Amino acid sequence: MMAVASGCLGIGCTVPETDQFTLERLCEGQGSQAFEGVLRADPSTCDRGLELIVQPMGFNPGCIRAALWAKDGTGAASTVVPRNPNMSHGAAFHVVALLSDALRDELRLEVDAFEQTCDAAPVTSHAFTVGHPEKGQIAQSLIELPALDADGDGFISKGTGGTDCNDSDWSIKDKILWYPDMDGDGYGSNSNTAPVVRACSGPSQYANNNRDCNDNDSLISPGQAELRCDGRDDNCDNRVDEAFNIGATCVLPKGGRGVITCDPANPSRITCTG
Ligand SMILES: [Ca+2]
Ligand SMILES: [Ca+2]
Ligand SMILES: [Ca+2]
Ligand SMILES: [Ca+2]
Repeated sequence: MMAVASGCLGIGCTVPETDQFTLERLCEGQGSQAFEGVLRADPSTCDRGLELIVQPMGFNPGCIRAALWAKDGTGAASTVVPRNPNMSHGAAFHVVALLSDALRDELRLEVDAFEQTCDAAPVTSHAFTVGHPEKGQIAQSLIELPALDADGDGFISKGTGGTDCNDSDWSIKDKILWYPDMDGDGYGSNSNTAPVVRACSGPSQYANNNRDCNDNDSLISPGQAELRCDGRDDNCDNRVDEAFNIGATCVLPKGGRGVITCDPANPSRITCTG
């Protein structure tokens, strides 16, 4: 944090007077905007702090989680810190843990970083132990968390715990949904009951869209024209035979007025019936 501008890191690097002021404000619920997150280990009081400087290396986490507890397992507390969109590329997360003498022993900490949101599995974690900070001081601890997002799309390489289907191409990110394409026309079924698959690459007879209104007829899909006058919707636009002017007035072969209908003898044609 800014209050500890001595340029050194590690337990004991503190400026007591400034820390005391910062602590008092934080304990009163003020000044938290100087940090990405605040972890309050003792709700009743706080008289010392530990600033976790969580430095991602090779990626930008969508979220981090910091947890601490005393050596004997008591006093467990944690906080999740979603990435602020205003954070610069590669910036560290600063999380201050507010402590009291209720946690006298060594502190156990674990910091987890997540690819996108904190409700998924972490891509990288670091667990460590630190001594209890002195009263009135904010100690610092630097945590470096490595993972690889080579193409910078926010999704981490699979080799370092992420889900990026191709970490050399920013336009290819995590797994997508694939829909059955039984008629092989490149359009997946739009049925709500179609069995979908979530994967980087689709299995055979699956498509990456669900726009096919009839997956049993390769001549029916959004990629078709309304090509057949047959009482069916060939192009999946929810209109039937809209290209054929059905119902419009026409002249019967023998004279007189009729209406345009599909020709039952030839589904690509119309006829005039009276
Ligand atoms: Ca990618
Ligand atoms: Ca299809
Ligand atoms: Ca049709
Ligand atoms: Ca249609």
